[in-house]
Amino acid sequence: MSSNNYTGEQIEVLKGLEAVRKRPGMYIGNTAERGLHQLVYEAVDNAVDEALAGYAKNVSVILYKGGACSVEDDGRGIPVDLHAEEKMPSVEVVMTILHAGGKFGKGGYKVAGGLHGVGISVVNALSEEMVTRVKRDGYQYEIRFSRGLTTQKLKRLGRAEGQGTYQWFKPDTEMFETTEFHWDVLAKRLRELAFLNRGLAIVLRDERGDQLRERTFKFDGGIISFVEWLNEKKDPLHPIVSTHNERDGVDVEVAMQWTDTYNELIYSYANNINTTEGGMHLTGFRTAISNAVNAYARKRGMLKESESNLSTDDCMEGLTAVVSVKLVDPQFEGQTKTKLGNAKVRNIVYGLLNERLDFFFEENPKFARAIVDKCMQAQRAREAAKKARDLSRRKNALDGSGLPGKLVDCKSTDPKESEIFLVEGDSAGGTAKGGRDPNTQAILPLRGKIINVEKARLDKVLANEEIRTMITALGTGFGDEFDESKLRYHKIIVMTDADVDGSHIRTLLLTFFYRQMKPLVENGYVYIAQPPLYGIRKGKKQWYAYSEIELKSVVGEDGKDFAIQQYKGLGEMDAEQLAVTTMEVGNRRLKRITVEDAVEAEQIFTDLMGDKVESRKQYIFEYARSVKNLDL
Ligand code: 0RA
Repeated sequence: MSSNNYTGEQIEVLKGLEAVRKRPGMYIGNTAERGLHQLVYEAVDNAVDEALAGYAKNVSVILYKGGACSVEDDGRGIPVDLHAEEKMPSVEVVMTILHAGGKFGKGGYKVAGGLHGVGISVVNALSEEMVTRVKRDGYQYEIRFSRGLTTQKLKRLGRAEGQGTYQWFKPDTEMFETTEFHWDVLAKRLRELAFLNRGLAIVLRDERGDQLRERTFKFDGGIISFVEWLNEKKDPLHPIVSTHNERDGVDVEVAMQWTDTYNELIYSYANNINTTEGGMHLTGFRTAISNAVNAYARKRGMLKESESNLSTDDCMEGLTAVVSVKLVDPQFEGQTKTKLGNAKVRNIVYGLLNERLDFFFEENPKFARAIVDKCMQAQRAREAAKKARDLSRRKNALDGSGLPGKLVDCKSTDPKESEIFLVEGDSAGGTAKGGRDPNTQAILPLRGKIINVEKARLDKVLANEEIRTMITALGTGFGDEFDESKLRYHKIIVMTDADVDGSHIRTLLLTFFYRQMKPLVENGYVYIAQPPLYGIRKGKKQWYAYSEIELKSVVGEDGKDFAIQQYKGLGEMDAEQLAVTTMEVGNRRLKRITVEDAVEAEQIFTDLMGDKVESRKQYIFEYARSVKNLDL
């Protein structure tokens, strides 16, 4: 197309796509790693929609050398007929006009929430190059684009069997901070989608390295397989309970299983979107469980008339569950648009699950009794924890300031400008003390391994001195009584060595924060310090490298004349080095912890500390391997 004869439609296209390129964050969240992966999810969501509509059975995602990605499905293929209104092929409309996807009214459950469902044209606008191939009616068609503009009109390539859509795109390096896709990130989401869409086969293939990597995710058990997988390393109290039903246009699937652990692990979804902020489906789910458990406990006399009901939290202890609803007009609310707002969904989930649980308890008295026992133990532990907390509070009130002796506090009393470094070991604590800015930076050295939070109940966790010290220093309290307004430092910075012990302590701390002081994680107060991996010297010049890539960029491939020191622990730096590289505002790098990071830490934590020795071995084996890779 030459630039001096735009038609009216083309100007519209330009306006729409310009908006996307001007403010990409509005469409895909950000232009960092998260936004980059969002492009793949967008294309995959389209393919999964085609599967939900009952046409596609296979989806394949391929990562190519050079930064491109393709998503292919075996659905009906995007229509190639002339679009009457826009006067171009329908496929070109879908690819170039913002929000065009919905115009076709494919029927079924359209995924359209949060950052998803913005339309494949957004992917096109943010790609240097994009190629769309469609197989339909015995032919293959192709159309090409660059940065959202058509560079090759739709053409028929020749006869072809079968049907489907192939989307190849190369994210625009001008738009993204990074254009490197991560296997683990994609694998996690594709696995999740395969769990949520029973029977759908999703292949992930990585052709970038010397060795081909490929995995197929396909689960004939759907979310039942999901719960099985989540509980793989735990000891369940009963076989998985599940239900799948439709009522009033809402499709509801639940799979659940109590284990002998002490934490709830509940994933909820609406139209395949992980509703991390919960919503009506989760409320209905929780009420159904609480009511069914209490009703059974009363009926069988396990709860006496004089005793109070089990709280919903008591009933959730050790429960792993997946709640997935699909509906035509989901309303997504909340800060991150991941809270389901449709009120009718609450009663629908409540009704279906309550019925199912009543039936399960009646049919399986042995399992029902084990579950109620478990919930009653949780209730007793909660009461014991409350007593312990009251005791410890009284004790603190007696010893003056109440601040722990090991804390090297900062001068400022303004939490907004105050930071606390949680430092592994007394000796690194000393170095950090020497390198800090005493006005705004406090140091708390943590000794030894923190208590095993997975196995211990709240009352025992409190008995651990390291945990108590930290809680007192932070000022917020914990659990039900957590009070964010009392937080004494708005940056909590975990500073540990780059070795296995350091990684354990970091995992423990993140897991503790996530479980007992969740708003700290949710509201972004928790950070990980990033000490350098290498110190490099040449003559009088000194550099620091925080990754292998940075090291190479300083010393080149051979690295003659450079003296390279690999830091294995914080202790290998003196106070000034630690300050300059890791602590000083302006020079340092901090990684802010997200809820996703914390959830991952929790999973690793369960692997590490759970009862199953096998998974601990597996973790250490994998960790050792990744450390070895670092050394290469
Ligand atoms: C609109 C209508 C029809 C299919 C699709 C869109 C469709 C879109 C995508 C995006 C990725 N894969 C897709 N597969 C199908 C159906 C038209 C008909 O009746 O054949």
